Amino acid sequence: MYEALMTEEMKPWRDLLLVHKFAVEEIKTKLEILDEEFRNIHDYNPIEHIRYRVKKPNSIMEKLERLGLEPTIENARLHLSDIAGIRIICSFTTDIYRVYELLSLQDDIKIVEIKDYIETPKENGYKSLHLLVDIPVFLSSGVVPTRMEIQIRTIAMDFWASLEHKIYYKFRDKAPSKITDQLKVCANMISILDERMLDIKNEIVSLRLDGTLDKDVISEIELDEEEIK
Ligand code: 0O2
Repeated sequence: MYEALMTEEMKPWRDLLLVHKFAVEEIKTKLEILDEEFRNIHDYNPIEHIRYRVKKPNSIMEKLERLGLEPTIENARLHLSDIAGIRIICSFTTDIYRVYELLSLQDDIKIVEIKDYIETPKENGYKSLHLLVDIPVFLSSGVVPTRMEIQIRTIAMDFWASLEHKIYYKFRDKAPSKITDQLKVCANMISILDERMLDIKNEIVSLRLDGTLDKDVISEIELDEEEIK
C-alpha cells in the first residue's frame, strides 16, 4: 500500500483500496485456475497473460471531478465501477468469448454489464470485451460485494489500444486527424490480422484432426474438436 495512505485520516481510502485489491486477487486466482484446468483438459491455454491495477486515490478523485461529482469515498463507492480493473489478453478472438463463458459459469461472479466493443467497435476503432462484475470479498467483518471492470482482448487489440491510449493522453482529444485516421486504418488491419491468425489456427486444427499433422508438432496451439465445428 502506498505510503501516503498510511495516515489515520486516509484509513477509509486504504480500506476502500484494500477491498478492491482483494477482489482483483480473487479474480486473478480464479482465472489462473481456469486457465490451468483448461490446459489440463484441452492441452491449450485461452489466456496469454493478465494485467491488473487498483486506481490510486488521486485518479479516483480526478475521475469523480470529471463526472461532476464531489471527490468523496461515498461517491467513489456509488459511482465508479473501475476502481479495480483486470485486463485479460488472449491470442485469438474465440478465446475472448471462451474466457467470458468460463467466468460467467462461476457461481460467485455476478456479471452486471457487458459492453461488446468487438461486435460493435467504438468510432475510433477501439475493440475489447468489457464486463462489469460483482465479486464477494470475504473479510473478518463480513462479506463485501465488490465491483470491478474486466477487459478481455487479443494481443493485437491490446497493442492498438495501448498506443491509442498514449496518443489520447498526449493530445487530450485534440489529436491531428492525420493521426486518428491512421489509427482507424490500423484498427482495421488489426481486425484482419486477428481473423487471419484464427484462420491459420483453425487450419492447423483441421490438419491435425485428419491426421496430416503430428500431434507433437502443434501441441502448443492445439484445440478441442468443438473449436472448428
Ligand atoms: P484507464 O486509464 O485505462 O483506466 P468510464 O470511462 O469507465 O467511466 P465508459 O466510457 O462507459 O465509462 O466505460 P468503458 O467504455 O467501459 O471504458 C472504460 C475503459 O475502457 C477505459 O478506462 C479504457 O481503459 C478502456 N477504453 C474505453 N474506450 C477506449 C478507447 O477508445 N481507447 C482506449 N485505448 N481505451 C479505451 P479509462 O478510465 O478511460 O482509462
